[in-house]
Amino acid sequence: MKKQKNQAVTIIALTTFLSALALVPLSAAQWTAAVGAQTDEKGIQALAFLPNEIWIHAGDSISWTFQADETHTVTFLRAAQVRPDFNVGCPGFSSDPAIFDGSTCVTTPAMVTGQTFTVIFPVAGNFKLTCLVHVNMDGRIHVFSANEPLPHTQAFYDEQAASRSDELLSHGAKMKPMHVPNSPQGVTAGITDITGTAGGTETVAAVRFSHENIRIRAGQTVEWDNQAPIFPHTITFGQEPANLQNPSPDVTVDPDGARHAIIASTADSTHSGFIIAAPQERRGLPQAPLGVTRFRVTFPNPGIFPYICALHDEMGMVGQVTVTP
Ligand SMILES: [Cu+2]
Repeated sequence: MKKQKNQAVTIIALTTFLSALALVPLSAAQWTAAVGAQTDEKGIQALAFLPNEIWIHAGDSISWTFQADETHTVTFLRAAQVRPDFNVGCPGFSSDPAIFDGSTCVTTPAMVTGQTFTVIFPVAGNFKLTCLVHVNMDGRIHVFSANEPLPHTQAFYDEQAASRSDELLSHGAKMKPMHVPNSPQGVTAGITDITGTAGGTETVAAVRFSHENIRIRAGQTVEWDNQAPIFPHTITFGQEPANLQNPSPDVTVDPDGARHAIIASTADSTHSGFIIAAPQERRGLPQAPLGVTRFRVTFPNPGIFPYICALHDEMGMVGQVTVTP
């Protein structure tokens, strides 16, 4: 009796397997790649597709695994499509697995460590892969017709992804602030290097405050700067506001454009808003404004004042100002 039941299960399983096989061309391969990389303590983030250039056959699919706490998207826009906001999608978000043939955009929402997303490429062509969260993070997928030989195997891509991930993260660990401090009480909130391969652009970001525990005298001013051209940070004391982009109402603007707040008590809340340079210039587009890259806080009274980057505190981007009399 038990044996018969087992045979029936085997036949059903085999039939299901064979009918699933009939839906895909026999040659269709399933490739894998990664999105993002980070150090164990999450302080260095590689904003990159790993690898960022893959050659496949029409009908093949690629499954991307997200491996960073910094959010990313896997996105294929139509040729010349205006780049949308990652919260909006392209517009909307694709179901998994998605099919991309160049005629309709495909995008995931912002995804983090452990999530995966698969795209099937039914037609030959060269397609740009991008992350809607990060403007300097892209790659390219070459889809060949069945008779064209492919240059690489999955093992090659695995090895390339691992070695590039190591290169980017170890580069990130060596990055130092390009510091010309306006005062001895300078803290750098974020450094990035934009780099790349023939496949596309990559960014390495240090997600830490340079002097996490700074000591000053009452009456002095701490100045934070963000030296990362594409990676915003905030300096947030006390209550975290709902809208992180804009500064809290107590923040004023100095003559040089830097934002400035005064914190008199450890019970005070203040929020810098996004501290970041404006986007890089592009020929044919209107000139971008400067952006705000500095935030100053004056502390008239002694105390211990902890603060966070409201965007990256969960990755450990936190600090403290100790004010002595
Ligand atoms: Cu941050």
